[in-house]
Order: sequence, then C-alpha cells, then structure tokens
Amino acid sequence: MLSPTHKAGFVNIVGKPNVGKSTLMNILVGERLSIISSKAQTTRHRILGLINTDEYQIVFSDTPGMLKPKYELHKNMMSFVNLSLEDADVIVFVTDLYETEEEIEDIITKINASGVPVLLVINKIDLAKEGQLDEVTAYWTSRIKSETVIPISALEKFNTERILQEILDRLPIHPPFYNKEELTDRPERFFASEIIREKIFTNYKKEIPYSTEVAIEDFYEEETIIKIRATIFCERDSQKGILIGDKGKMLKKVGIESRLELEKFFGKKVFLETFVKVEQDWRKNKLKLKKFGYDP
Ligand code: GDP
Ligand code: MG
Ligand code: K
Repeated sequence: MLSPTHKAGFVNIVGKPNVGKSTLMNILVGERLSIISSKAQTTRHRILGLINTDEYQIVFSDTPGMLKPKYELHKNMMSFVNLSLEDADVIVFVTDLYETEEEIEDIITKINASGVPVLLVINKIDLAKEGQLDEVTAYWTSRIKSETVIPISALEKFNTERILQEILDRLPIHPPFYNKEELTDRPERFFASEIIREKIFTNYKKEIPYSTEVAIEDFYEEETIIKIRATIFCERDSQKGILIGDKGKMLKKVGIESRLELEKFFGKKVFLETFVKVEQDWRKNKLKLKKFGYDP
C-alpha cells in the first residue's frame, strides 16, 4: 500500500552546455539514460529519468544547454528549457568553474522570478585550484537566488548524495506520477538513436555532428538479439562522403562502437546496420524537424 507520506515531484536540471548536467543526472538516477559527451548540445531532447523507492518518486529532466536560437532546431531546444522551468518543484542549476561568453541572462532572470526553490550546484570541483571555489561561489550566488549551494564532483561522485537529500526535503507529499516500474518515458528506439548520435559526436569534427540526425528505421527485439537498422541523415553529399570515410572505414568504426555501447545498454547482443542519406537543410525545415521527432 502507498505510504501516506509518499513524496513525488519534478526536478529540472538546467545550466550552460558542458557543465555536467547529464553526468549528474545519470549518477542520481543510476542508469545511463542521457547522452554524455565533451561537446556542447548533445542533449537535444528533454529526457526524464526517474528514481523510485517505496517512499518517493523523483522525476528528473535533463534539459538542453542554454543557447541563443540560431536554427529552428535551437529554437525548439529552447522551448524545452522554458517548459522545464515552469513545471518544476525544484530547479537544480548546475555550473562549473569556468566562465563562458554564452548569454544566459534571460534564463537567469526566469529562474530568479520562477518562485521555484533553486539548488545552486557547482560541479567539477575536482579541478578547482586554491581559492577558486570561493570565487566561483561568490560570483554565482550574486547572480542566482538560492539558499543552498552544493559544491560537487559528478565525475568522482563527490557530494552528489547531498543533492538528493536537499531535493527530498523540498518535495511535496504526493502519489507517484509514473508507473513505479518505469525508468523513463522514452522508448528504447530513442536511446538507440542517441547512442549512435553520441558516437558520431565523438568520431567527427564539429560540423558533421551538428549536421546529422539519426533515425531508427527498424528495431526488432528477439529472445537473444536486437536487430537495429539506422539511417544517418546529413545535409550535403560532401558530408555523406566524410561520414562514410575512405573505403567505408569511418562508418564501420562508428558502427562497431555504437554496437558495443548498444549491447551494454540493452544487455543483449545487437545486430546493427547503418546507412547514410542526404536530406537537404533538415535543420532549417520545420516539417523535417517534425519527422525527426522535434515536436514543440
Ligand atoms: P552537459 O552538457 O551539461 O550535460 O554536460 P555533460 O554531462 O555532457 O559533461 C560534459 C563534460 O564534462 C564531459 O566530458 C564530462 O565527463 C565532464 N564532467 C562532468 N562532470 C565532471 C566533473 O565533476 N569533473 C570533471 N573533471 N569533469 C566532469
Ligand atoms: Mg547534457
Ligand atoms: K554535453
């Protein structure tokens, strides 16, 4: 039976690109649900991760970085960020030790005006030099209205449990929002495409990852194997050539790395086929964005 003191609520992790939001969420949720890479903008979607215990359910969303909309795609990403601020019980604002030229004044204004409690999390303290943490803390507490500053290292899992405790202290008594068996509201196909996209991010230079999208055409799960057919869409023939590489070498490498990661994620043997197709200017085209699942 449901405990009368069961807590449930929504926690939104926000912050500039590459500060470690996905890394943190993955540690908190304990499952590899979100895609991590050293490049900005890996997380285009709003991904929910859930922590379920007998006493509580926390629904996390890992939002895309705060960006000025440049393409239609970016505008769409921003709508996720906006959405995430309004429906939260707790906002976890993550920053690292570094400054960027990114303009996040609008978002900070929204956070401060939201009335939602904010945990100010300063990540990557494993890299902090003498006195740097104090400086960074002073800087961010002057910008973000927050009563709680939590220095952490997501990478070394230092102080991350404290975030969980601070969230629980602020969560309302409420029955669960989602089935307690569920870990995420995203289908497995989505994770398959995200894993392949991550390998594209780590294997090619900047222009290529930002110009590609992965569509999972087939996903058949059998007793001992999952058969996946994926198409990598790019914008131009020249990009197609780069993606495939000399004698198909690059695509083969991406395919092998993706398959190994998919096998780890699904805990099953994976048979993966990948194809490259040109789909001109998909980033600028709203209809095409819809086709890839960026539905505002
Ligand atoms: P996001 O864009 O905010 O979601 O950032 P990611 O979680 O993708 O992390 C960006 C990069 O920072 C990755 O290379 C992570 O391994 C790295 N990173 C995340 N947390 C830490 C940390 O606590 N210490 C260090 N040194 N690196 C970290
Ligand atoms: Mg991320
Ligand atoms: K990232």
